[in-house]
Amino acid sequence: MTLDEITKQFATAGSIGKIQPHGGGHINDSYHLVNNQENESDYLLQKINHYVFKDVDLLMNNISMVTYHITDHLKKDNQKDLNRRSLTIVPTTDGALYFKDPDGNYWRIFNFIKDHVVFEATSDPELAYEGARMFGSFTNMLSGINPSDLGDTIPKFHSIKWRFSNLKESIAEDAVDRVKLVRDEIRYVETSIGLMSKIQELGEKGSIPLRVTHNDTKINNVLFDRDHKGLCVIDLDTVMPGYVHYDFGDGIRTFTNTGEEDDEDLNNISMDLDLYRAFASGFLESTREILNKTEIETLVYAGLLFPYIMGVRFLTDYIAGDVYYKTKHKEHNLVRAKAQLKLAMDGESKLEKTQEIIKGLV
Ligand code: GN1
Ligand code: MG
Repeated sequence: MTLDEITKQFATAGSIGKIQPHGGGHINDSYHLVNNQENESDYLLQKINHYVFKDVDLLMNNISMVTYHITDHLKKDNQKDLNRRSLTIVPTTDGALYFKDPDGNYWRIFNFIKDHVVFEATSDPELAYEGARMFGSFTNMLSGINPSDLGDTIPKFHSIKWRFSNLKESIAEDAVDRVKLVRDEIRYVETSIGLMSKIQELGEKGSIPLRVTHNDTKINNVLFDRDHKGLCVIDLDTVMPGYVHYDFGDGIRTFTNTGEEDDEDLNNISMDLDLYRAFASGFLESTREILNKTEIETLVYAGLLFPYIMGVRFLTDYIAGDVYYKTKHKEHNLVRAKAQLKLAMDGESKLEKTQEIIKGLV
């Protein structure tokens, strides 16, 4: 089916004209549907990556519950401009949350958030504060949902023990003969696994509660308006039960990195402490009231865990022959892995300083 035919399966208003590829996610394919009718809004069409998200029905039910809850919350809060402040699923003409085409591909449509800006990185503490405040407020708004009402869209997604055992398996298999190229990276991962398992162990002991978390709080998953005020948190595929550390951690990973996620020059990579303070301050601003003492005291470990877990995942995919992430070139996963592990190491060396920053904020 053509994109045009797929679009026609949905209950969009107005008349759809141009269909343009949109955004740079590593997982789904997205298209901007431009509305020819001026008073009607544009849309976002997405092909859901079914290799990554095995249970699309569960996934879309999660998103439906979450977007409904957020819109409701914003309405009660008398917020204006709701169509730019939350995602809304556009159902199919049959009223379903998604469409499965004859080739077995899954599609969905959301409202398009107009006049937004998005950042891949920032050196501006105010922007980091604002983005963090948005992610924190996302989790805060969802604290009214019982986490067990949501399913796991990717089981064990942020289980570092599981990710570590996947890495071990890929090493044992060495499918494309790359293990010999990554001995140093493997050594670092093995040395730090104890420290990095801390949060999972707190969860297993019941010292930190499950919440509804976003689980992909990268800087480019928050949309800003032209004045750089937060508009909307996007990419809800991994919204599921998790620990608050997951959202704090992935934010620290992407907002405070002075380099790129896939920076080839490791000298560019470090955890910037001013950005750290700004991010932590925005995040705590909107979550302080819901977090318990243990959560706050152990947040700092999340800033290490996330560069580390992403390093482990990119490394695993490199060793396995690039089967999970979209890559731009042959060594892309290796470059990403090195960059993320460098950031984890830098975070380890700044553990005391970052703990001080968090303490100073509470
Ligand atoms: C993937 O598709 P995207 O870019 O939003 C990944 C995240 C990683 C991220 C690394 C479902 O997210 O977990 O943090 O790449 N999503 C999934 O940039 O694996
Ligand atoms: Mg994502």
